[in-house]
Amino acid sequence: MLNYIADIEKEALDSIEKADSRESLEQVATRYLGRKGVLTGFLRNISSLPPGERPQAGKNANLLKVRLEKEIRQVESRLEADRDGEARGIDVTLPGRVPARGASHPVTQVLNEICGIFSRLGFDIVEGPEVETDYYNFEALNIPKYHPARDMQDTFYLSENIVLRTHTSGSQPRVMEKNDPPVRIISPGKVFRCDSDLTHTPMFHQVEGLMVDEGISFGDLKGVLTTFVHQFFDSGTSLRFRPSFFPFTEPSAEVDIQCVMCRGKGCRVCSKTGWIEILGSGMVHPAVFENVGYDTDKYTGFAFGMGMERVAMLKYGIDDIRKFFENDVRFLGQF
Ligand code: 2NL
Repeated sequence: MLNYIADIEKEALDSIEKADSRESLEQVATRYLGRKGVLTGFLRNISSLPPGERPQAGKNANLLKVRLEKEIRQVESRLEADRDGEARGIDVTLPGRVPARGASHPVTQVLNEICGIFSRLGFDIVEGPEVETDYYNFEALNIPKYHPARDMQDTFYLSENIVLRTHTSGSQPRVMEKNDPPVRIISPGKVFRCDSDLTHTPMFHQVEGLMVDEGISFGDLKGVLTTFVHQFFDSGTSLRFRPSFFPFTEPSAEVDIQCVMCRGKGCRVCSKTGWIEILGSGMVHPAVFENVGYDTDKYTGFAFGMGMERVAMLKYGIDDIRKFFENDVRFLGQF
């Protein structure tokens, strides 16, 4: 007898689920719960069962009745809601709106990648203030008073001795003042210059690196920067170290890589030279070490600086630096 009730339950729930209109739901309700319905009939005739089976059978049939009533009410309100929606012109079968997925800005992605590469080479990441004193931005780095970088045309001055930093170098003398060598750090961040055209924005991002210890040579500089270029671009990329000048390094070198667009054949991007400049570097000038109290007979070091937008443009083939800052999701969504 209990099997019989279980069979009714299965069959009834199945039909309720399949009901796709008020009419078909009504029919199901009548078939099981109506005056002449299956369940109603069973309960009415319970006295024809053997006395021992009656209590359990009665209980199960009543529980089932309550359950079916509840299921029917639920389907009924769902059908109602669907009909309301249709009446208001809502197509309930349409898929939902998928929210737009966010992602890291390409400069952030490049920053994370650069930090990852140098971290694996044993460099610590340090950050410093964007509003910097004249001392840390210029003086500590051996940039003399008459240097063009100090001109109002090139630097945003907040007051006579306070500037928006023009490079992230200032973070590094701070670290050296507090820590003896060995020092291996990179300092990424925003920098500011009074400049705005196709290839310059008044704010851009830079990563600087510094390694100081006993016996650090230009060979270490070449090794570290070659490893970086091979990991960031392609392990087959050639590098070229060109003599240059920075007040804070001596000797200094500009680093070029084989053009990523034409693979060195010569194109518009590399002005037909086959080479592209990606960073500046050199052996730290002894005057910088003296400013932070390092023994210049004992320690040597190398340093470098590169623009993040520039390497991002080369890596992804972007032709205008301003695209990074327009916040157009059609551009940003590609990375
Ligand atoms: C460039 C060139 C450079 C450095 C930055 C540096 C920092 C300290 C001492 C010595 Cl604490 N040098 N930084 C060195 C050479 C080049 O940047 O073209 N940046 C975009």
